[in-house]
Amino acid sequence: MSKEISTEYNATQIQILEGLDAVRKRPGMYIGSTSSRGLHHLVYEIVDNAVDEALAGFCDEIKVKIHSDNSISVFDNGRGIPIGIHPTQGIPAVEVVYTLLHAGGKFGGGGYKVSGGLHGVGAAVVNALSEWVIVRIHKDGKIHEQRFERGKTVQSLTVIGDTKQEGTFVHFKPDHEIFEVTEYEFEILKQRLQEMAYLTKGLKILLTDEREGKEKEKEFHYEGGIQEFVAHINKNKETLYDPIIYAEGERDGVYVEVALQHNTSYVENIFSFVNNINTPEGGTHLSGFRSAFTKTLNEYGRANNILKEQDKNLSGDDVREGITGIISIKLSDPQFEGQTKQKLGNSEARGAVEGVLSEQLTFFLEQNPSVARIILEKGLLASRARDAARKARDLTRRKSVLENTSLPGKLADCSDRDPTKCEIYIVEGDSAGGSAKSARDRQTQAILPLRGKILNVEKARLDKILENAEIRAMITAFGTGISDDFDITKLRYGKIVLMTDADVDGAHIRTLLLTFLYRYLTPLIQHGHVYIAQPPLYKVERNKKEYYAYNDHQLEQILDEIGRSNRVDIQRYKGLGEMNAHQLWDTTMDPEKRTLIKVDIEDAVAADAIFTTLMGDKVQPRREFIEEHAMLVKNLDI
Ligand code: 1YM
Repeated sequence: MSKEISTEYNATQIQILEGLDAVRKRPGMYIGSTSSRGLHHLVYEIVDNAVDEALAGFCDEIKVKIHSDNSISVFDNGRGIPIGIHPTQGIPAVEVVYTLLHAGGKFGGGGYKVSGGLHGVGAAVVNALSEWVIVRIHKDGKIHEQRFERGKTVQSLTVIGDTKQEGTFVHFKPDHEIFEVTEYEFEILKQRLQEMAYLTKGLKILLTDEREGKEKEKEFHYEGGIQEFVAHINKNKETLYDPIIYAEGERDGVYVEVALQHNTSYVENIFSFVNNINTPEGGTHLSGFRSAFTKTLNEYGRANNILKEQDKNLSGDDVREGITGIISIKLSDPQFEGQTKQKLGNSEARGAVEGVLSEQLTFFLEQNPSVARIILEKGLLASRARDAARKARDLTRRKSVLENTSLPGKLADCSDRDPTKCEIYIVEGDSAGGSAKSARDRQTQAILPLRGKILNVEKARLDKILENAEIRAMITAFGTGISDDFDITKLRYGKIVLMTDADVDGAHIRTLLLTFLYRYLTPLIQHGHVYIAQPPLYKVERNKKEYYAYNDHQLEQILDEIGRSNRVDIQRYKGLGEMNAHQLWDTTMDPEKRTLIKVDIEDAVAADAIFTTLMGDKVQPRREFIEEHAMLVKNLDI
């Protein structure tokens, strides 16, 4: 704890200003970034406080509104933030919450106090980064209002009227001096609020857009909670059985919920959450789930003679083939570890999930023997396919020994051996590959040309996938291996750059590549190694001078600058192959000039939905998706 803070009002005020100034100086430290992502993050911080109130059992409705000036209001029907004078700060508790960093920590008090990265300082951070904030608390028959501007109190807590309601209303406008983008996107808020509603069964969340021409309203309310979440994720997949398997319980102060259902695909799709926050890198809760699930199924299979004496035990990968699952736990003191602080470390979480799931899954399997049989039979098929895959992999290894090099023949490797300096361009087609090879910086840039379309991994099992030459070439070039063998420390390039044509085929190939990377080499994306190159769409030539435009807007700008005379020649590039080596280097590959888009999958549930829809079996949802998201399919920057 820092030094004693004086209870004298002015002194407290000074302390407060110092605190929030730090947030304004380095907003990125508190909300990650000042881009669109940071802007949306502000909403989640306020909503988190309302969801905490719901988890504590005092609130069942949250209303979020995007106002016409892109300000946001959040209302909940909970107890209202406390308004009494804080014993050591000498100001109302609500003012402490909104103006002091680490206010959250001082308000201990039971339950599963949820806090993401910010440990309860969310409201103060939102205040610091907003032009203005208005807080209205409905409590004890009165409406109490307080106002702030850029983190500073401009109106102390005042009673402004009577009310019969209870709850908290917070209205804020993000500061345009801080944020690069100040326009909210309904879809982004919708995604996260829907997720929160799934994770908090019974809670009703209403999202309203009041902006002119964009008026919309969505309500999320799931009595079934994460069971409905699993049904939602599996909506466009063919499921293997009903009902969805569900376990719920509490152990050692950890509240555990698990829901799962298998589908006909071959991928494992498990999303884990701690206090409603996604943990893409898993941790103890996920490992508890895995060990309980594998062990319980093997035990049931043996006891009921579905696994015969000659069968070996099914592996975790076998029983999880085609699974869609949600693990959601709540505990009061989550410890996050690992490089990105996204991996749960609490050891009690492992035991809690293991205990709750094994007990309830055993019971479920006994009550639903036909479902048990379906899961075990799918596991047996997976196990046989895995053996075949292992043989295929061994074959690759042996072949590479014979050729005396493990690298694919088409790879033009770079000479530097320091992975942090090296990058590999995955290029569509041999002709573009040729240009890229002459264009590149040989020391740090490797080129791997792919011929035509790669396999759609959404429709194949690992053994088939490993038979595909293009995929094998990528895996060997990357150096990481795949599946059980995957090891990120062996990655040979810091950047993997996908360079495809700026047309429909190029977009399709890029989607296939991203699907493969997302499904099978996920950590490469999680650790920020995957990029998309941005080749120009147009070349404009005038008086032997060349200009490049990467979109239609830039083309207009260039034409405005150089004049639109008939001596201007505009060429629309259809493929990378139309550029010579010099042009390709200049526009797309030169690290000094190029723009790369980092593939960064923030929302794994949304990414799964997109890949399933774009690559899966069902045609109708794909058509609807493409009609609805024409832009996204073009760019696919998830
Ligand atoms: C629209 C945002 O902030 N609701 C909200 C916040 C709090 C409470 C109720 C609350 C919590 C507690 C007791 C408690 C907060 N209180 C605090 C603190 N909605 C929104 N609703 N009574 C009311 O945790 O014990 C921080 S948030 F610290 F002041 F208690």
